[in-house]
Amino acid sequence: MKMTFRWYGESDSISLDSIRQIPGVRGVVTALYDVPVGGVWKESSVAALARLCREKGLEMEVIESVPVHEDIKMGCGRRDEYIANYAENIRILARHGVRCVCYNFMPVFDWLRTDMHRVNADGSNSLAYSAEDFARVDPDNLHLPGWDESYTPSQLKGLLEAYRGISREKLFENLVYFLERIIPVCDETGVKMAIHPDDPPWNVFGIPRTVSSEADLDALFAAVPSKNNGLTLCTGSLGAGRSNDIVGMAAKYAAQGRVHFAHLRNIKYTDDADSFCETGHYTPDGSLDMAEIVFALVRNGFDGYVRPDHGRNIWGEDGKPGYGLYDRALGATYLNGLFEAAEKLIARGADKVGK
Ligand code: DNO
Repeated sequence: MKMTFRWYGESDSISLDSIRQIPGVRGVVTALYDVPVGGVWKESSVAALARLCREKGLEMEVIESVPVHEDIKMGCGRRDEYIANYAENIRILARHGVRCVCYNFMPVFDWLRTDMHRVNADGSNSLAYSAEDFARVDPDNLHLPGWDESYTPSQLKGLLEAYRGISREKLFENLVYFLERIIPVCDETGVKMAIHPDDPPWNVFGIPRTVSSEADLDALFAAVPSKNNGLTLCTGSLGAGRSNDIVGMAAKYAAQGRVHFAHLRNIKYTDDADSFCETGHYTPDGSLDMAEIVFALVRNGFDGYVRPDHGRNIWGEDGKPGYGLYDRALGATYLNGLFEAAEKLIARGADKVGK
């Protein structure tokens, strides 16, 4: 596995100098943030970004994300033009050492939380989702933490209305249509597509979602069989769905060679409904068994990229929600320990380690 760290480019308050000092981190996961969704990335900017990382001894092999235009998800408008641009981006990125692209196919909202700064018992704060608070959100006058700057309420209303006419099956069909045109370019260039699961993994505001469960992923891989059609195993996203068996999914999809990227983080279920809060990575702090997840990956030959996912704000840091330095660095160190132990034990033939 290769440990990486998400970096939001030169405007990130966390520097590459800080990232390179985290033990075991070999590369950054980044993107160009000033290209309108659907556009072609400027090759000289990609080259400059890769150079910047390399100068600090860090690889830039993973891009998160090349965003998918809503026309592609809805299967309307200028989708073929946007798909052609997407394919061009894959070619450009491949020329600059990128090996894996993380993307999602969630309509409108990439992720949803009801609280960006939930104060925890230890004084840290983290992202959280309360089913009760969410039920009170008025879809016709949406104000959602983290999203108010991206859309005006009337833009959101229009998008939601457009999606209400699209079934889950149609959304899936549109995803397959997209991949059938992009994966051949990946096969040609050696880039792996790693879809990010729905976060949270259920339908919101009556709009469809299509990557929420094992059955969804099985259908996706059956529809587009190339191994370059793979997954970002985001444990916190899939894990919010309590019927998802994350350890089983880690084992199964790693064995299939479909896990190209893993976002490893823990969450804690906070009620009997769907509520959860994000915790530190350590297994006893949350509801997911991080050690079993790592053991399952290693036992099944996982050799993709890993990054610690959302951290809390700790030690007085006021970082971008989920993306401060300290707790993610602790997460990377903890995960490195789990991987090192799992790899050594399994290499010695410890047959009880990993599913
Ligand atoms: C949230 C992230 C997601 C992810 C996208 C990938 O913190 O995991 O925003 O980057 O879903 O397209």
